[in-house]
Amino acid sequence: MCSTLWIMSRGAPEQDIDESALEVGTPKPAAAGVKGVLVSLQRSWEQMGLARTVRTLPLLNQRAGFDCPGCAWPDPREAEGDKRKLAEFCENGAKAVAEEATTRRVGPEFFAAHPVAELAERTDYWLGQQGRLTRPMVLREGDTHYRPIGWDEAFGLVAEKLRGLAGPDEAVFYTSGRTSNEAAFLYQLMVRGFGTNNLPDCSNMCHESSGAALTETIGVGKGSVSLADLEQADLVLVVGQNPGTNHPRMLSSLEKVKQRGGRIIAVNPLPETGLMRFKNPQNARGVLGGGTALADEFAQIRIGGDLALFRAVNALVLAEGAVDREFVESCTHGFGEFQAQAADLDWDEVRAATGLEREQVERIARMVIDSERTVACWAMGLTQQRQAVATIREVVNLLLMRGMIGKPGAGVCPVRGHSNVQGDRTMGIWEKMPEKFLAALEAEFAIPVPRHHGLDTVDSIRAMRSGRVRAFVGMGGNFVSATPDTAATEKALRGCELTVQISTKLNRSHVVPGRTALILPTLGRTERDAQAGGPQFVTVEDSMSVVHASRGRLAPASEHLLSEVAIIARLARRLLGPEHPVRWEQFETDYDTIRDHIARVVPGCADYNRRVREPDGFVLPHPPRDARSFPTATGKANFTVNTPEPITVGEGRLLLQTLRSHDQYNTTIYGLSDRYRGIEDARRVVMVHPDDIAALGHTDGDLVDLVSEWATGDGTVEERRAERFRIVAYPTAPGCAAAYYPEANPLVALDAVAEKSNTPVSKAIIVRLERR
Ligand SMILES: Nc1nc2c(c(=O)[nH]1)N[C@H]1C(S)=C(S)[C@@H](COP(=O)(O)OP(=O)(O)OC[C@H]3O[C@@H](n4cnc5c(=O)[nH]c(N)nc54)[C@H](O)[C@@H]3O)O[C@H]1N2
Ligand SMILES: Nc1nc2c(c(=O)[nH]1)N[C@H]1C(S)=C(S)[C@@H](COP(=O)(O)OP(=O)(O)OC[C@H]3O[C@@H](n4cnc5c(=O)[nH]c(N)nc54)[C@H](O)[C@@H]3O)O[C@H]1N2
Ligand SMILES: [Mo]
Repeated sequence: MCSTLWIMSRGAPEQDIDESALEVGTPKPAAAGVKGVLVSLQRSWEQMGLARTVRTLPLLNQRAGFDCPGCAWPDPREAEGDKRKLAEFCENGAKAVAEEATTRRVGPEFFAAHPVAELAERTDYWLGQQGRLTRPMVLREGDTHYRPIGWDEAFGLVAEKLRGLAGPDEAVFYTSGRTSNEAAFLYQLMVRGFGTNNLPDCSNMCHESSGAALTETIGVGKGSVSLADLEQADLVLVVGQNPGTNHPRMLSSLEKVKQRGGRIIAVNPLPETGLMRFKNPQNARGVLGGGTALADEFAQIRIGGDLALFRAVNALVLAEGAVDREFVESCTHGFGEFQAQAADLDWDEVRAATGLEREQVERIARMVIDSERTVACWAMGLTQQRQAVATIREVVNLLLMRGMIGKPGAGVCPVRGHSNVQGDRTMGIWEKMPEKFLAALEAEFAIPVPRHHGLDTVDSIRAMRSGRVRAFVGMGGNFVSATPDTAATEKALRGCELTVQISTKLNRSHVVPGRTALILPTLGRTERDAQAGGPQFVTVEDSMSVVHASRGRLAPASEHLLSEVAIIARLARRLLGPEHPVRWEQFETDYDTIRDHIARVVPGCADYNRRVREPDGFVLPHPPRDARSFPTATGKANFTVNTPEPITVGEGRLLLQTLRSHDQYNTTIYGLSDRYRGIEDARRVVMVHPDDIAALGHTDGDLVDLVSEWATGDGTVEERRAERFRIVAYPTAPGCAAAYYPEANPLVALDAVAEKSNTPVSKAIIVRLERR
C-alpha cells in the first residue's frame, strides 16, 4: 500500500497580477519580425526613457560596448569577416538591458515602507519591477524591516558570522551565471581560501548534465562548434530548446543554414514558433515577406522520449552501415559494445516512449545519413530529465558514429543559458574542480586549497535543511525561486544563521531571509566601473568558448554601489584577515592584476591580458574540436551504452514540464506577454492538449490546482500542490503539459534529480489536475 505525504500547499499571491485577465489567442506562425523590434523599444522606453534607450542599445554586443546580460549566444567574429550589425541584439536582449538599466530604484525608503513579511507575499514579477537596489541593507535578528548599513560594517558583520561557524563547510557560496570572469575567479579564491569547495551554481540546475555527458564521452564538458561551424552545417538538430525566445540571435544562424541549402530537425513536445519560421527584422524578406521556414522535420516528441528516439535513429544508421569507419577506428573506444546493444530495438517501446511514428524516425535517420556536416544543439528539454546524461551521451553516439566531431560544420552545441555561466565554470566555480586546477591555485597563491568535494545546489538545500549548513552567500541569482521544492528551500534558508545576497535587483531571495540577512547591491554589466586605477572592464566567455571584454557605459544606478570585484576583495580581506598571503587590496584598483593570476592558473588563458584586448577576444582551446584529441579516461572518444527507462504515468495523470514564457529571464519576469504562444496577461496557466482536457473531464479555461506525485522509492507518494492554474488548450504532445517556471517550482520534489548530474528534473513532473 502506498501512503501519501503532504509536502506543501501554496496559494497564489493575488494582488500583483490579475490572473483573470488571461487572454488566449492562436500561437504565432513566425518569430521576431517587426513586432519584436517594436516590443524591445517599448520596454526600453518604459524602463529607462528615450535618451537612455538611444544611448544604450547601440552599444549592445559591439566590440567597444558591453556583452548582453541576456543569453550566452556568441557574437559574429569580425576578424573572420563576419560583420556585426548596427543592432546586434534581439528583442529579449533589449528587455534584459532595460531591466538592468531601468531608472526605477529600491532605496532605504522603500525598505522602510515595506516590512519583509509583506514583501514575502509578493510575486517575483512585482518584486523585480520595483527597480535597482541602491544601498547595502541589513535585516538584523528579530527585526521586521531591512535597514541601511555602511559597507565596512556590512563586511565586518558577514566576516564575523562566517568565522563564527563551526567550520568553513558550514557555509555555501552560490553563483549565478552573470558574474564576470574576474569576479568569479576572486570569489572561488576567497571561498577556497576560507576552506571549502561549497560552490554551488546555477549550472547545477542548467547544463550540468551536458557537462557530465560530454566530459565522459569527448573529454571536454563544453560545446565543440563555432558560429561558423553551425552556419556551414548541412543538418542542424535543435533538441529540447526554444531559440525564438531564449536565444533569438540563433535564428539568424539557422536562417543562414537554410539559405545555404541545409536542413533543420526540431525535436520538441511543443511546436515552438521560433523553430518553425523566422522573420529577420534585418532584411527585407523578414520585414515585408513571409520570412524563412526553419524546421524541415518537426518531431513532436513526448516529454522524456529523446533517449528512445536517438537510440532508434542510431540503430537505423548502424543498420544502413553509414558509419565513419576511419574516425571510429582511430579516434573512438567502445564501438563494438554500442553496436551490439543497438541491435535489439523494440519499435513498440520506441513508439510508447516518443509518441512518434516509425516513418518519421526513419525520415530523421535518413537525413542524418545524408548529411556530411551535422551539428546537434540542445538545451533544457534534454538536461532537466532524470535520464539527461544518458540522453546526451546517446546524441554524442550519433555524432561519433558519423565522424561529426572535430571537423568544420559539425559537432556538439549545448546552448548555454546565462551570459557568463560557461566562463564562471572555467574560472573555478564548481564544487568539484579537478585536482590540476586546485593545485595550480595553491601554487599561485601559496595558500592551502581544500580538496574534498563541496556541495552542489540540491545538496546545499539538503544540508541547510538538516542544519549542517548555516550560512548562505549568493553571488547574483535568485536561489529561492530558481531551485526546486520551493517550500523546502524557503525553510532551509530561513533556518540559516546568515544569508547574504549580492544583487542588482530586488528578488524573492531577499525576502526569505536567514536570522541575519544582508543585501549587497552591485554594479551591472551595462554600468561604468570606475576604480582608483582608472576605468575597468571585465571579461566573459560565450557558449562557444570565445572570451572577450565587456565595458559598461552607463552611469551606475547609485553612487553607493560597489563592483562585484570590490565587494569580494573587501569581504575577503575582512574574512581572511590582514595577514592573508593574497594581496586582496590591489585587485579592485586594477583588474589587470586579477587577469595576471587567471593567466597562470586557468588552463588556456596564458597571456590573458593581451588576448582579451583583441577586438574579438580569443577562443579557448578545445582538443576534440581543434585536433580530434580526446582527453578522456581512455584517451579516445567514448561510445556509451544507454538504456531508456520508461516514465510510468498513471491513469488520469499528465507529464508536466516547466518552461520560460517569452517575457521573462529566468525568475525575472519582464511582463505578461507570451506572445508566440498567444498567451497574454496571466502566468498561472497550464497548457494541455485538447484531447487530454476532454479525457480528464475538464474544459478549456477551467481553474485547477496542480498536484504533483513523487514516488520516493520506499512506497510513499509525496504530493505537492500549486494552486489556481487556468487550463489553456494547447497543441502540446498528447499526455504532456506545460506551466511556467518559477510558478510551478513548488511541484518539483527536491529528490527528483537527474542521474549523475544531480540536476532537478524540472521537465518531467507527474501531475494531476484538481478542479477548484
Ligand atoms: N529571454 C530569455 N532568454 C533566456 C532565458 C530566459 O529565461 N529568457 N534563460 C536563459 C537560460 S539560464 C537558459 S538555461 C536558456 C534556456 O533555454 P531553453 O532550454 O530553450 O528554455 P526552456 O524554456 O526551459 O525551454 C525548454 C524547451 O524544451 C522543450 N522540452 C521540454 N521537455 C522536453 C523533452 O522531453 N524533450 C524535448 N526534445 N524537448 C523538451 C520545451 O518545450 C521548450 O521548448 O535560455 C537562456 N536565455
Ligand atoms: N522549474 C524550473 N526551475 C529552473 C529552471 C527551469 O527551467 N524550470 N531553469 C534553471 C536554470 S536553467 C537556471 S540557469 C536557474 C537560474 O537561476 P538564477 O541564476 O539563480 O536566477 P536568475 O533569475 O537568473 O537570477 C536573477 C537575479 O540575479 C541578480 N542579478 C542580475 N544581474 C546581476 C549581476 O550582474 N550581478 C549580480 N551580482 N546579480 C545580478 C538580480 O538580483 C536578479 O534578481 O534556474 C533554474 N531553475
Ligand atoms: Mo540556465
